[in-house]
Amino acid sequence: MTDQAQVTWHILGAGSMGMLWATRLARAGLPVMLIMRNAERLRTYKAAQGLTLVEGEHSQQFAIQAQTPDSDGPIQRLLVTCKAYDAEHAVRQIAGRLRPNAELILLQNGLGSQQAVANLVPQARCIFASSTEGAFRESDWRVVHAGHGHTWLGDSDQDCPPTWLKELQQSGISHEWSSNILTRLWRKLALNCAINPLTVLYNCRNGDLQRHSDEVNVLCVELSNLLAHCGHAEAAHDLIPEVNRVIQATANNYSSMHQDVTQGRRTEISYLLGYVCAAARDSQFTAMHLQALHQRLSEHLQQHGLPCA
Ligand code: NAD
Ligand code: KPL
Repeated sequence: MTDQAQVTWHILGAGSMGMLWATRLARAGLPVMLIMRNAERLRTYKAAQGLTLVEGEHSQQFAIQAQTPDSDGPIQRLLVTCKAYDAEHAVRQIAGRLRPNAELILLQNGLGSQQAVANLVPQARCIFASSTEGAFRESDWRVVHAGHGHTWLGDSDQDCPPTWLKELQQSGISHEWSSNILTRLWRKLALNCAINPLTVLYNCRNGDLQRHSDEVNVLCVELSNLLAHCGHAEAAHDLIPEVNRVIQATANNYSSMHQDVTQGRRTEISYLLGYVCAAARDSQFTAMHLQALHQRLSEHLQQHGLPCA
């Protein structure tokens, strides 16, 4: 591995985001290797002969190489695109293959999973990402790029941007290096906590929360106070107007948590509201409304046969 440009993008988690990144990197001619969950997934992938990216009317298939976690070969660069609750276990499976100076890019929503992965691989550089891209799986091995967004990447330990950012540029992946990625992640976390659980409990689109603005605003005030208490005041700046702006801007959409629940999928609650409530408990901050919301959401998920963690 002498030429930086030839480093393979190993992608762990061939779901919506993994496929979205893999296909765009491959389209730019960059080496990509998908890491499938197990031999059965690898077999069905090989039968499909590649990943298909759908953008508007246009679709294109890419015959990207794939393997399983127990395959041979060192990993220098790893994009982790599992759900937050799977990330630590998935990285543990390939940890022995990471080169000593490997770089991991963690694309999980919420907070908590990134720290768990970083603790697992202290020899590697962990870059955290926060993305507003929208993608969903139309079927196995076929991803729809539904919303063109932006991805912020950053490293809370070293502020030096990696040289491979130019490969994202080359691949048309809209991005920027952020010197305050934790602030970004906390702010996104606060937005998601103020919006997503209520859309599940009221079974409504984001815009319908305008009818529950008192409840939204009370949560925003408590979130702002908690973030300030935890040393993240900047992430809470003008949270009420920002949350209301997002509710209006995405009025017609169902939140990602609402989509998970209606499709019977496990949510990332532990890395969103669960993380915020744990942060409050750990810092002896009374977060009455957030705790009550967490309780209501957990009960709701249980009633729908979904895990509440
Ligand atoms: P997804 O469920 O579509 O994909 C996750 C993939 O990881 C699945 O294919 C699963 O089989 C795979 N996986 C799980 N454990 C594995 C293991 N041990 N080894 C290999 N593969 C494994 O999820 P997604 O929608 O792509 O979301 C990934 C993350 O990105 C989430 O944290 C989500 O909140 C965040 N995100 C998603 C979007 C979006 O539009 N989809 C947008 C922004 C952020
Ligand atoms: O990020 C979101 C989500 O649905 O997860 C928005 C639309 C901002 C709502 O919190």
